[in-house]
Amino acid sequence: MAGEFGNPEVVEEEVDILMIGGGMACCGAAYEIMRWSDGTDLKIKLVDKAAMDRSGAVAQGLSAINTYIGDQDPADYARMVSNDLMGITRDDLTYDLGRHVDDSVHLFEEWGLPIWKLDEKGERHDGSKGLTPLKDGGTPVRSGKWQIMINGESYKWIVAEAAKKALGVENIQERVFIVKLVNDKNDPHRIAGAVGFSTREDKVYVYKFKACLLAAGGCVNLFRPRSVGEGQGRAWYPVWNAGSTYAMAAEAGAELTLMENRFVPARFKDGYGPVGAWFLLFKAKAINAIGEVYMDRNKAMLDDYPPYGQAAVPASCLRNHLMLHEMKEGRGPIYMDTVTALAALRETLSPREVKHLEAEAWEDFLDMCIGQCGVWAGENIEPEKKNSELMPTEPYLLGSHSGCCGIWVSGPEDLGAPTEETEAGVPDHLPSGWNWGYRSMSTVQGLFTAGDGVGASGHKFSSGSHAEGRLCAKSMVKYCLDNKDLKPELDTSVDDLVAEIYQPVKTFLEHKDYTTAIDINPHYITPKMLQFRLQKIMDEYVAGIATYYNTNGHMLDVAEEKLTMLKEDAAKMRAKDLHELLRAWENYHRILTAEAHMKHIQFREESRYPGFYYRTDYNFVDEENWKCFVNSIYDKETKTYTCFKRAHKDLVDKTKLFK
Ligand code: SFD
Ligand code: AMP
Repeated sequence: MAGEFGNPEVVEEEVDILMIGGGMACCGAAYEIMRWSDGTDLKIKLVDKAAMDRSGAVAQGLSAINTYIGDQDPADYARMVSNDLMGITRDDLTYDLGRHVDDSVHLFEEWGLPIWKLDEKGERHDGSKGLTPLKDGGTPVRSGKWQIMINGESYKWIVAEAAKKALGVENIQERVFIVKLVNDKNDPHRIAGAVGFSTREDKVYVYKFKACLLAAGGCVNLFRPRSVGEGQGRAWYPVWNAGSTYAMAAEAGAELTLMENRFVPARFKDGYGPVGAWFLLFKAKAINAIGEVYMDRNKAMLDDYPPYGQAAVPASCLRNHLMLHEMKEGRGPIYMDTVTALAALRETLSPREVKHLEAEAWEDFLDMCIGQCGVWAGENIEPEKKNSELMPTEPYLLGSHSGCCGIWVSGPEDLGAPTEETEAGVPDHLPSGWNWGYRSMSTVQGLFTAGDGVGASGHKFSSGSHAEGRLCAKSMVKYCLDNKDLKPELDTSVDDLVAEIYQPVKTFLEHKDYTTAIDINPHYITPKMLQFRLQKIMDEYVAGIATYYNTNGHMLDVAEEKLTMLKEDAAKMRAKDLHELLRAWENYHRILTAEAHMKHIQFREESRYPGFYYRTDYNFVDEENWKCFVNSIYDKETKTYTCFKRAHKDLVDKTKLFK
C-alpha cells in the first residue's frame, strides 16, 4: 500500500518558485520575496530538511554578527574579503553584498534581536537595555572592524519567525530532504524541478517550477573529524549540512568555482568553540607551549607570501600556517591566553563592564557552541585562571564564512569599470562571463543560490547570507515574470525518480534476511560505514588532519581512484528506516562535493591557501600562473568533473591593503 515503508506515496506539486533550505539565506529570500511578488499570481514554496526555527548553521545561535558595514566603505569590505581569501574573489559580488547587508541587520533588530550598544559615555550595554536602534544612529559594540556583538541564542528563531510570517506557514514544508534537481526536457541548461522525500512519513515529493533557490548550506563531515568515538558528532560547522548545495547544483550542470578552497578554523580544542570574540573583543593572543606569541615569533614566514603576507591583518590561512609551524616544530600545545587578556581588561574597564565581559566569556559559547562550556566545566577551566587549548579543525567546505567555494553566479548589473574583455552581448562594465542578467543565478537557467552556495565571495556570514537570499528573491521574481510562458517539463519520469530515491530502502528490504546481523551483509553497505570510508580517503589523501593538511599529485591520483570506487559503491547503500535514507543521500552529496574538492586541488598547481592545505609538489603561491578562478562542470552522464581556468580581475584597487 502507498505510504508504507518501501512503497512511498508520491506527491506532485507545481509552483513558480521553490526555495530549498530554511537557513539564513532562504529566510532572507522568504521574507523579501513577498514584497516583489505582491500583486502577481506567483506560487512560492519553501522546503527545509529540518525545522526552520533551529535549522542550518545558526541552529545553536551566535554571539556576533560578523558582517555589519556601518559607516565604512563597502569597497574596504571587498578589499578585506579579497585579502583574507588570498586575492581571488569576485569584487562585484562582495561589493554588492557590502552595500546591502546592513539592511538585514536593521531588520533583525526590529524583529527583536538584542544588539550590544555603546552609550553616550562609551560604556558597553546589552542590546536589550533600550538604547537607540542601529538604524536610528545607535552605536554597536564592535568586536572587530566588521563584527558587532549580539545576545544571539535565539537568533535563528527570530529570523525564521519573520520568514514564516511573510511567506505563510501554508507555503512551507519542513522535514523534506531534497535529493536532486531535475533539468528541463526541452532545454538541458534549464531547471524544471526537484525531488525529495519526507523524513517523517513514507512520501516522495516531486516539485515542478520555473525558478529555484538552492541554499542548503555548506559541507561538513567529508573529512575524518578530530572528534571520534565518544565525541563523534561534534564539529565546528553544522554536521547536518552535507554538501547538498554543491552536489545538486553540479549534477544539474551548474558551473562551480574555487571548490579547492576550504576553511580550517583554529578553534578551542574538542568543543570547537569560536575564537573571534577572544581575539577581537577580549584582545587575547594565541601562544605556544612556552608562552611565545607565534604570530610574532614566526612573522618572517609571512614574507614567503607576497603580497598577502604584508597585509595589516594576515589572511586566516596564513595565521593557521604560522600556528601549524609551531605544532610541527614540537612547541605545542597552542593556547588562547585568556588569563592575560582578562587581566588586561580589568585595568581599563569599569567593574560593571568587567563583570559583563566575564559573563560574556561563558555566554559567547552558551550562545553558539554549548559543547565548549561542557569542556570548560569538565576540565575545570575558569578562563581568568587557566588558558584553553586551540587546535586547527578538520576541513569544511563553505562559501559564506571564511571560505569561498561554491557556485559561479551572475553578478550585479551596475558595478565595475569597462574592461578590455568586453564581448558583444555582454554588459560592458564587468569582465566577460560575470553577468548574465539575474543576480545570483547560476549558469543553469532558473537555478539561483545564496549564502554558502555562492562561490568567490566569502565573509558574508549570517547577515550577508540573509541579505544575499533577499537579492535572490528579487531576481527570481523578475526571472519568472520575464518567462511567464515557460512550461517546465521534467527530463525524467516521476516513476524513475521515485525508484531512484527509494533504492536504498529497496536494497535493504530485498537483502535484509540474508544474514542474521542486520549491519553485516554482502549486498549492502550502511550509510555510516560508507561515511567512514569517505572520511578516511579524504583525510589520508586529500590533505586532512592525518597529514597535517599536506597532499601531492600522487596522493590525489590515489584519492581519485578510491573516490570513483566509493561512488560506485554508494549505489549499494542501504536504508533500514527513513533516518538512514536521509543519511544515505547526505553521504551521496558529500561524495560529489568531496570529489569536486579533490579535482580542483589536483588542477590548481600551487598552494594558494597555506595553512588550509599544501600541495607539497607545488608548495608556493604562483601569482603569475594561478591568480585565477578554477571552475568546473560535472557531466552527469560520464559522472566526471572537468576543471578549467577563468580569468580573475580586481574591480576594487587592492594596493591600499598593503603596507
Ligand atoms: O563565531 C536542506 N556563522 C557566523 N556568522 C555570523 O554572522 N556570526 C558568527 O559569530 C558566526 N560564527 C559561526 C557561524 C556558523 C557556525 C556553525 C558557528 C559559528 C558555530 C556563519 C553563519 O551561520 C553562516 O554564514 C550562515 O548560516 C549561512 O547561511 P546559509 O543559508 O547559506 O546556510 P544555513 O544557515 O546553514 O542553512 C542551510 C539550510 O539548508 C537546509 N538543508 N533542505 C532541504 N534539502 C536538503 N538536501 C538540505 N540540506 C540542507 C538546512 O536544514 C538549513 O535550513 S563564528 O564562527 O564566526
Ligand atoms: P571566528 O570566531 O574565528 O569565526 O571569527 C569571527 C570573526 O572574527 C570573523 O570575521 C573572523 O574573520 C574574525 N577573526 C577571527 N580571528 C581573527 C584574528 N586573529 N584577526 C582578525 N580577525 C579575526
